[in-house]
Amino acid sequence: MSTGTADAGRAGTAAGGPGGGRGGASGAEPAAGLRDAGALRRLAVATLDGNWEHDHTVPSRTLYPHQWSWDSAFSAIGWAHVRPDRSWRELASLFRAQWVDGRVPHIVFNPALRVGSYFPGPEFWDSASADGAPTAATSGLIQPPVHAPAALLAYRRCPSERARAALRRLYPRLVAQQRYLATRRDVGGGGLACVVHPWESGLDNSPAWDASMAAVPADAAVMRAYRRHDTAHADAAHRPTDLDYARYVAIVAAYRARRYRDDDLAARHPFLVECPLVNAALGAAEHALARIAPLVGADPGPHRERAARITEALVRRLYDPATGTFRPRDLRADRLVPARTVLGLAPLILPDLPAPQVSALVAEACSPRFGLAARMERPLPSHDRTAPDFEPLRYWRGPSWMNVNWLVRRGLLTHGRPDLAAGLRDSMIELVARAGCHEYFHPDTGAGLGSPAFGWTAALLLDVLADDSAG
Ligand code: 9WN
Repeated sequence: MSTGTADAGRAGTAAGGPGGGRGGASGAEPAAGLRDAGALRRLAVATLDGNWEHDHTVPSRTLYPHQWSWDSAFSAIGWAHVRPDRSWRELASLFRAQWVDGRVPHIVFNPALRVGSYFPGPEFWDSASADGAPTAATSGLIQPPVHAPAALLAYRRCPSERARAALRRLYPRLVAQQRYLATRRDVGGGGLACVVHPWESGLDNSPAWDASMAAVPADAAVMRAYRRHDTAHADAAHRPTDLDYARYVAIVAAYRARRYRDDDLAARHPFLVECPLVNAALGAAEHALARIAPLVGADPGPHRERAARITEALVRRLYDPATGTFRPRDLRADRLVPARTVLGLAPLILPDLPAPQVSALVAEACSPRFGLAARMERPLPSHDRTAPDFEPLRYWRGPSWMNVNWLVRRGLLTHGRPDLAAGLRDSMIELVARAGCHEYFHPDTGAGLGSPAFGWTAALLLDVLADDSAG
């Protein structure tokens, strides 16, 4: 959880500086004007500013013009470096849309936007029909609960009485979010939360979901009845397929038909999976709440106990000793899914992950599958590079993303690997220096993909530029 201090000079060197500095990773010079950390920082701030919308940051003005849950947490981390007031406004606006049961919706819709500005929009979700939904129109799904660590980082970056008051207001809501996930979503009964839709993992079309998605009955032709918004703004070859979308829609329809109730998920719901990233975030959130509790006059003890239980459950239920990585568990089939994706590395963010699992994950990250090294050309891809279904252009099936790399980097720092964390940091900075604040990146060439002005890329760039604690 170290936040370090800003050191523009060193960040500039890490970014490649004039002349590259990383052995000509792609052979290209950094984009003009982005050769130093100051210029990179200005680009990141301008991107965040351009995406700021009255009380939150939109991930992208074109592709995702509403508020997304884990995007807001990452944005709050970035804002803490330039406009700390916005970190707290961002988190407060998201948690105003929290449901009575404690779930924090993965999308909060901006009512000022025209119908059709995103698919599926508020009319599709129909949150108003559910008990305990907020006044604002939202989705009924969750995303990885990275908000408590984000709030702690924002507070530590800029501690003040106002920040502490904001933290105090947020704390009970963060606790309710945890309670929802740990109770209503523990469908498997083993102490982990399950996701009921691939969107809840944040890695929508990851190969991790292929086996479970194949069991969801759907026909791509269903999508003729809808108008996808994403493919009007991004190359269809870089996005999930129509068949993926048909299944996404079918799973939401099943949940919506039960008014997003969780009481009989095991009996009826078509997609039930325990995700290593969601559960690692759940555990990391308890660790963060244990640090937040004394700041707001609460008892850290229960958070520490819950954190220990989550880590134990994660190792027991999702660690695969045969491959030395974590894998999602499909609850319907009651088995670990075969794909070996970057999701499996997420438990590194848990400070109490046992040493054998830490070593195994570092080995997995350093293998040719992901390519982590103290000097590396590109950040980690989202999927195993050696797998036959690795697709370097298609969204979460290969491309590199700043947020998962940021999480892995924090895990490496937590577990005493500043050498590897530094390699990752350098590669992340260089990626954006060359391509800009894109949504995701080609894992080999570093070319920018998806939205060109993406919120969390800018926010997390600001954070890694400022935090050179890994050297
Ligand atoms: C569906 C906003 C979100 C991210 C997700 C990312 C993508 C949405 C979509 O965009 O998902 O929630 O329309 O593809 O996969 O991680 O939060 O940036």
